[in-house]
Amino acid sequence: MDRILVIGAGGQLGTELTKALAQKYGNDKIIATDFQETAKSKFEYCSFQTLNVMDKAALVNIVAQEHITQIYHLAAILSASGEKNPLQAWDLNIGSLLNVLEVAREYKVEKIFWPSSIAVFGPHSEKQNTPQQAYKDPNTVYGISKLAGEHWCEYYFNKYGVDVRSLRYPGLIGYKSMAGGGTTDYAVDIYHKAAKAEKLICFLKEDTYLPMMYMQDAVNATLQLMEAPKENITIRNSYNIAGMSFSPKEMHESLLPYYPKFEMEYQPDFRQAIADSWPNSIDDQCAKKDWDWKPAFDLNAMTAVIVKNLPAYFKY
Ligand code: AKB
Repeated sequence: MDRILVIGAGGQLGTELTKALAQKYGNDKIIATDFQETAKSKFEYCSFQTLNVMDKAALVNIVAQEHITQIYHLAAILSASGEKNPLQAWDLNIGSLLNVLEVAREYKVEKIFWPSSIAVFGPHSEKQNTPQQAYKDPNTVYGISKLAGEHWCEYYFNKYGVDVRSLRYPGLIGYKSMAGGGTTDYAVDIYHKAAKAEKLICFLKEDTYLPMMYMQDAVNATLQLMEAPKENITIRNSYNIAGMSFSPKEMHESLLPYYPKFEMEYQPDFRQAIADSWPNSIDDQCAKKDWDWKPAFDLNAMTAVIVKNLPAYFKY
Protein backbone atom coordinates (compact mmCIF):
# COMPACT_ATOMS: atom_id res chain seq x y z
CA MET A 1 0.00 0.00 0.00
CA ASP A 2 1.37 3.42 -0.96
CA ARG A 3 2.06 6.02 1.76
CA ILE A 4 3.33 9.25 0.25
CA LEU A 5 5.34 11.96 2.00
CA VAL A 6 5.53 15.37 0.36
CA ILE A 7 8.26 17.65 1.72
CA GLY A 8 7.89 21.36 0.98
CA ALA A 9 4.22 20.80 0.13
CA GLY A 10 3.27 24.42 0.76
CA GLY A 11 5.36 25.79 -2.10
CA GLN A 12 4.35 26.65 -5.66
CA LEU A 13 4.74 23.11 -7.07
CA GLY A 14 3.85 21.30 -3.84
CA THR A 15 0.45 22.98 -3.56
CA GLU A 16 -0.67 21.48 -6.88
CA LEU A 17 1.35 18.26 -6.94
CA THR A 18 0.11 17.22 -3.48
CA LYS A 19 -3.50 17.67 -4.61
CA ALA A 20 -2.85 15.61 -7.74
CA LEU A 21 -1.20 12.86 -5.68
CA ALA A 22 -4.19 12.83 -3.31
CA GLN A 23 -6.56 12.53 -6.27
CA LYS A 24 -4.54 9.65 -7.64
CA TYR A 25 -3.71 7.67 -4.50
CA GLY A 26 -6.43 8.83 -2.06
CA ASN A 27 -6.41 11.60 0.56
CA ASP A 28 -5.60 9.16 3.35
CA LYS A 29 -2.37 8.07 1.64
CA ILE A 30 -0.78 11.53 1.66
CA ILE A 31 1.25 13.21 4.39
CA ALA A 32 1.93 16.80 3.38
CA THR A 33 4.74 18.53 5.27
CA ASP A 34 6.21 21.99 5.26
CA PHE A 35 8.52 23.86 7.61
CA GLN A 36 5.87 26.57 7.92
CA GLU A 37 2.90 25.75 10.13
CA THR A 38 0.87 28.29 8.11
CA ALA A 39 0.92 25.91 5.11
CA LYS A 40 -1.49 23.65 7.03
CA SER A 41 -4.54 25.57 5.80
CA LYS A 42 -3.84 24.36 2.25
CA PHE A 43 -4.11 20.70 3.26
CA GLU A 44 -7.48 20.23 4.89
CA TYR A 45 -8.04 17.24 2.59
CA CYS A 46 -5.06 15.20 3.85
CA SER A 47 -2.77 14.78 6.81
CA PHE A 48 -0.32 17.63 7.50
CA GLN A 49 2.75 17.88 9.74
CA THR A 50 5.34 20.60 10.14
CA LEU A 51 8.77 19.29 9.21
CA ASN A 52 12.17 20.89 8.91
CA VAL A 53 13.81 18.48 6.47
CA MET A 54 17.23 19.46 7.83
CA ASP A 55 16.23 17.69 11.05
CA LYS A 56 17.08 14.13 10.05
CA ALA A 57 15.70 12.59 13.24
CA ALA A 58 12.33 14.22 12.61
CA LEU A 59 12.37 12.97 9.02
CA VAL A 60 13.24 9.44 10.14
CA ASN A 61 10.38 9.56 12.63
CA ILE A 62 7.76 10.39 10.02
CA VAL A 63 9.09 7.86 7.50
CA ALA A 64 9.18 5.06 10.09
CA GLN A 65 5.92 5.87 11.88
CA GLU A 66 3.89 6.50 8.74
CA HIS A 67 5.37 3.55 6.79
CA ILE A 68 6.27 5.85 3.91
CA THR A 69 6.75 4.19 0.50
CA GLN A 70 7.32 7.29 -1.66
CA ILE A 71 8.88 10.69 -0.94
CA TYR A 72 8.49 13.83 -3.04
CA HIS A 73 11.16 16.19 -1.77
CA LEU A 74 10.31 19.66 -3.09
CA ALA A 75 11.91 21.97 -0.51
CA ALA A 76 14.62 24.22 -1.98
CA ILE A 77 15.97 27.75 -2.12
CA LEU A 78 15.60 28.95 -5.73
CA SER A 79 18.01 30.82 -7.98
CA ALA A 80 17.46 34.48 -7.08
CA SER A 81 17.10 33.93 -3.32
CA GLY A 82 20.11 31.61 -3.40
CA GLU A 83 22.36 34.40 -4.70
CA LYS A 84 21.48 36.50 -1.66
CA ASN A 85 22.63 33.81 0.75
CA PRO A 86 24.75 31.25 -1.14
CA LEU A 87 25.96 29.14 1.78
CA GLN A 88 22.49 28.80 3.24
CA ALA A 89 21.17 27.78 -0.20
CA TRP A 90 23.90 25.15 -0.57
CA ASP A 91 23.28 23.80 2.95
CA LEU A 92 19.55 23.50 2.50
CA ASN A 93 19.49 22.23 -1.08
CA ILE A 94 22.20 19.60 -0.62
CA GLY A 95 21.82 18.84 3.11
CA SER A 96 18.11 18.14 2.77
CA LEU A 97 18.61 15.94 -0.30
CA LEU A 98 21.25 13.87 1.50
CA ASN A 99 18.90 13.45 4.47
CA VAL A 100 16.18 12.18 2.15
CA LEU A 101 18.48 9.86 0.21
CA GLU A 102 19.92 8.41 3.41
CA VAL A 103 16.48 7.83 4.94
CA ALA A 104 15.37 6.22 1.67
CA ARG A 105 18.35 3.89 1.78
CA GLU A 106 17.99 3.01 5.46
CA TYR A 107 14.20 2.53 5.40
CA LYS A 108 13.99 1.06 1.89
CA VAL A 109 11.59 3.74 0.64
CA GLU A 110 10.41 2.47 -2.76
CA LYS A 111 10.54 5.67 -4.83
CA ILE A 112 11.87 9.20 -4.42
CA PHE A 113 11.16 12.28 -6.53
CA TRP A 114 13.54 15.22 -6.44
CA PRO A 115 13.26 18.27 -8.72
CA SER A 116 16.25 19.56 -10.63
CA SER A 117 16.16 22.60 -12.90
CA ILE A 118 17.29 24.17 -16.15
CA ALA A 119 19.64 26.06 -13.80
CA VAL A 120 22.11 23.14 -14.09
CA PHE A 121 23.08 24.65 -17.46
CA GLY A 122 25.41 27.63 -17.68
CA PRO A 123 26.87 30.25 -19.99
CA HIS A 124 28.77 27.69 -22.08
CA SER A 125 25.90 25.23 -22.51
CA GLU A 126 24.17 25.20 -25.92
CA LYS A 127 21.47 27.91 -25.78
CA GLN A 128 18.91 26.58 -28.24
CA ASN A 129 17.31 23.16 -27.74
CA THR A 130 19.86 22.43 -25.05
CA PRO A 131 20.44 18.67 -25.12
CA GLN A 132 20.20 16.29 -22.17
CA GLN A 133 23.96 15.77 -22.08
CA ALA A 134 25.00 19.38 -22.85
CA TYR A 135 28.13 20.79 -21.23
CA LYS A 136 27.13 22.22 -17.84
CA ASP A 137 28.82 25.11 -16.06
CA PRO A 138 26.14 26.56 -13.74
CA ASN A 139 27.14 29.86 -12.20
CA THR A 140 24.48 30.28 -9.53
CA VAL A 141 24.62 28.46 -6.20
CA TYR A 142 21.16 27.07 -6.98
CA GLY A 143 22.38 25.64 -10.29
CA ILE A 144 25.54 24.26 -8.70
CA SER A 145 23.49 22.60 -5.96
CA LYS A 146 21.04 21.12 -8.49
CA LEU A 147 23.88 19.72 -10.60
CA ALA A 148 25.61 18.24 -7.54
CA GLY A 149 22.24 16.91 -6.36
CA GLU A 150 21.69 15.18 -9.70
CA HIS A 151 25.02 13.39 -9.24
CA TRP A 152 24.05 12.38 -5.71
CA CYS A 153 20.77 10.93 -7.00
CA GLU A 154 22.62 8.91 -9.62
CA TYR A 155 25.14 7.77 -7.00
CA TYR A 156 22.44 6.50 -4.62
CA PHE A 157 20.77 4.66 -7.48
CA ASN A 158 23.99 3.03 -8.71
CA LYS A 159 25.47 2.28 -5.31
CA TYR A 160 22.41 1.45 -3.18
CA GLY A 161 19.61 0.87 -5.69
CA VAL A 162 17.55 3.82 -4.35
CA ASP A 163 14.92 4.42 -7.06
CA VAL A 164 15.24 8.21 -7.22
CA ARG A 165 13.81 10.01 -10.25
CA SER A 166 14.16 13.62 -11.27
CA LEU A 167 13.11 16.29 -13.77
CA ARG A 168 14.91 19.46 -14.82
CA TYR A 169 11.95 21.80 -14.52
CA PRO A 170 11.83 24.99 -16.54
CA GLY A 171 10.12 28.03 -14.95
CA LEU A 172 6.76 26.79 -13.61
CA ILE A 173 3.66 28.92 -14.02
CA GLY A 174 0.35 28.34 -12.28
CA TYR A 175 -2.44 30.42 -10.76
CA LYS A 176 -2.96 28.63 -7.43
CA SER A 177 0.08 29.99 -5.61
CA MET A 178 2.76 32.62 -5.94
CA ALA A 179 6.28 31.83 -7.12
CA GLY A 180 9.03 32.42 -4.59
CA GLY A 181 12.61 33.51 -5.16
CA GLY A 182 13.22 32.40 -8.73
CA THR A 183 14.45 34.08 -11.92
CA THR A 184 11.31 33.04 -13.80
CA ASP A 185 8.93 34.55 -11.21
CA TYR A 186 7.93 37.47 -13.44
CA ALA A 187 5.94 34.99 -15.54
CA VAL A 188 3.68 34.28 -12.55
CA ASP A 189 3.54 37.85 -11.22
CA ILE A 190 2.47 39.16 -14.61
CA TYR A 191 -0.98 37.52 -14.35
CA HIS A 192 -1.56 39.02 -10.91
CA LYS A 193 -0.59 42.50 -12.03
CA ALA A 194 -2.80 42.27 -15.12
CA ALA A 195 -5.77 41.02 -13.08
CA LYS A 196 -5.35 43.88 -10.58
CA ALA A 197 -4.97 46.47 -13.39
CA GLU A 198 -1.45 47.29 -12.20
CA LYS A 199 1.68 47.81 -14.25
CA LEU A 200 4.38 45.11 -14.12
CA ILE A 201 7.95 46.28 -13.54
CA CYS A 202 9.73 43.37 -15.19
CA PHE A 203 13.19 42.48 -13.85
CA LEU A 204 14.24 40.88 -17.17
CA LYS A 205 14.72 42.50 -20.58
CA GLU A 206 11.84 42.23 -23.01
CA ASP A 207 13.64 39.80 -25.35
CA THR A 208 14.89 37.31 -22.73
CA TYR A 209 13.76 33.86 -23.84
CA LEU A 210 13.50 31.19 -21.14
CA PRO A 211 12.05 27.68 -21.03
CA MET A 212 8.74 27.65 -19.14
CA MET A 213 5.93 25.21 -18.37
CA TYR A 214 2.31 25.41 -17.27
CA MET A 215 1.81 23.80 -13.85
CA GLN A 216 -0.61 21.16 -15.09
CA ASP A 217 2.02 19.92 -17.54
CA ALA A 218 4.64 19.89 -14.75
CA VAL A 219 2.34 17.87 -12.48
CA ASN A 220 1.51 15.44 -15.29
CA ALA A 221 5.19 15.02 -16.18
CA THR A 222 6.00 14.25 -12.55
CA LEU A 223 3.23 11.67 -12.19
CA GLN A 224 4.15 10.10 -15.55
CA LEU A 225 7.83 9.83 -14.62
CA MET A 226 7.02 8.31 -11.23
CA GLU A 227 4.63 5.75 -12.73
CA ALA A 228 6.97 4.69 -15.54
CA PRO A 229 8.35 1.15 -15.22
CA LYS A 230 11.76 1.17 -13.58
CA GLU A 231 13.43 -0.39 -16.60
CA ASN A 232 12.29 2.53 -18.83
CA ILE A 233 14.19 5.08 -16.73
CA THR A 234 17.51 5.36 -18.54
CA ILE A 235 18.44 8.76 -17.08
CA ARG A 236 19.32 8.58 -13.41
CA ASN A 237 20.58 12.10 -12.91
CA SER A 238 17.61 14.16 -14.18
CA TYR A 239 15.49 14.40 -17.35
CA ASN A 240 15.29 17.51 -19.53
CA ILE A 241 11.62 18.41 -20.06
CA ALA A 242 10.27 21.20 -22.25
CA GLY A 243 6.92 22.94 -22.35
CA MET A 244 7.23 26.29 -24.09
CA SER A 245 9.72 29.13 -24.54
CA PHE A 246 8.89 32.82 -24.66
CA SER A 247 10.11 36.29 -23.78
CA PRO A 248 8.49 38.86 -21.45
CA LYS A 249 7.42 40.83 -24.53
CA GLU A 250 5.61 37.81 -25.98
CA MET A 251 3.94 37.21 -22.66
CA HIS A 252 2.75 40.80 -22.57
CA GLU A 253 1.31 40.36 -26.07
CA SER A 254 -0.51 37.18 -25.03
CA LEU A 255 -2.27 39.16 -22.27
CA LEU A 256 -3.32 42.18 -24.34
CA PRO A 257 -6.43 40.56 -25.87
CA TYR A 258 -7.76 40.13 -22.30
CA TYR A 259 -6.30 43.29 -20.72
CA PRO A 260 -5.76 45.82 -23.56
CA LYS A 261 -4.48 48.49 -21.16
CA PHE A 262 -1.99 46.25 -19.37
CA GLU A 263 1.46 47.88 -19.25
CA MET A 264 4.95 46.59 -18.62
CA GLU A 265 8.15 48.46 -17.91
CA TYR A 266 11.54 46.82 -18.11
CA GLN A 267 14.05 47.37 -15.29
CA PRO A 268 16.52 44.47 -15.49
CA ASP A 269 18.31 43.69 -12.22
CA PHE A 270 20.75 40.97 -11.03
CA ARG A 271 18.36 38.29 -12.27
CA GLN A 272 19.10 39.28 -15.89
CA ALA A 273 22.59 37.75 -15.62
CA ILE A 274 21.10 34.53 -14.24
CA ALA A 275 18.56 34.35 -17.08
CA ASP A 276 21.30 35.08 -19.64
CA SER A 277 23.28 32.09 -18.37
CA TRP A 278 20.35 29.68 -18.87
CA PRO A 279 19.07 28.00 -22.06
CA ASN A 280 16.52 29.66 -24.31
CA SER A 281 14.88 26.34 -25.05
CA ILE A 282 15.29 22.67 -24.10
CA ASP A 283 15.56 19.40 -26.03
CA ASP A 284 13.58 16.72 -24.19
CA GLN A 285 13.80 13.76 -26.56
CA CYS A 286 14.97 11.36 -23.80
CA ALA A 287 11.82 12.04 -21.74
CA LYS A 288 9.69 11.62 -24.88
CA LYS A 289 11.35 8.32 -25.71
CA ASP A 290 11.58 6.79 -22.21
CA TRP A 291 8.17 7.63 -20.75
CA ASP A 292 6.20 9.21 -23.54
CA TRP A 293 6.36 12.81 -22.34
CA LYS A 294 4.28 15.36 -24.27
CA PRO A 295 3.25 18.83 -23.00
CA ALA A 296 -0.30 20.03 -23.61
CA PHE A 297 0.03 23.80 -23.12
CA ASP A 298 1.61 26.58 -25.17
CA LEU A 299 1.68 30.24 -24.10
CA ASN A 300 -1.75 31.19 -25.43
CA ALA A 301 -3.46 28.09 -24.06
CA MET A 302 -1.89 28.72 -20.64
CA THR A 303 -2.85 32.40 -20.64
CA ALA A 304 -6.47 31.55 -21.52
CA VAL A 305 -6.78 29.18 -18.53
CA ILE A 306 -5.01 31.46 -16.06
CA VAL A 307 -6.87 34.62 -17.07
CA LYS A 308 -10.15 32.74 -16.64
CA ASN A 309 -9.35 31.32 -13.20
CA LEU A 310 -6.84 33.48 -11.34
CA PRO A 311 -8.98 36.53 -10.45
CA ALA A 312 -11.67 34.40 -8.77
CA TYR A 313 -9.09 32.15 -7.11
CA PHE A 314 -7.35 35.14 -5.49
CA LYS A 315 -10.61 37.10 -5.05
CA TYR A 316 -9.29 40.11 -6.99
C1 AKB B 1 14.10 29.64 -10.74
O1 AKB B 1 13.84 30.59 -11.48
O2 AKB B 1 15.02 29.64 -9.91
C2 AKB B 1 13.28 28.38 -10.88
C3 AKB B 1 13.93 27.40 -11.80
C4 AKB B 1 13.96 27.66 -13.25
O3 AKB B 1 14.40 26.39 -11.36
N1 AKB B 1 11.97 28.70 -11.35
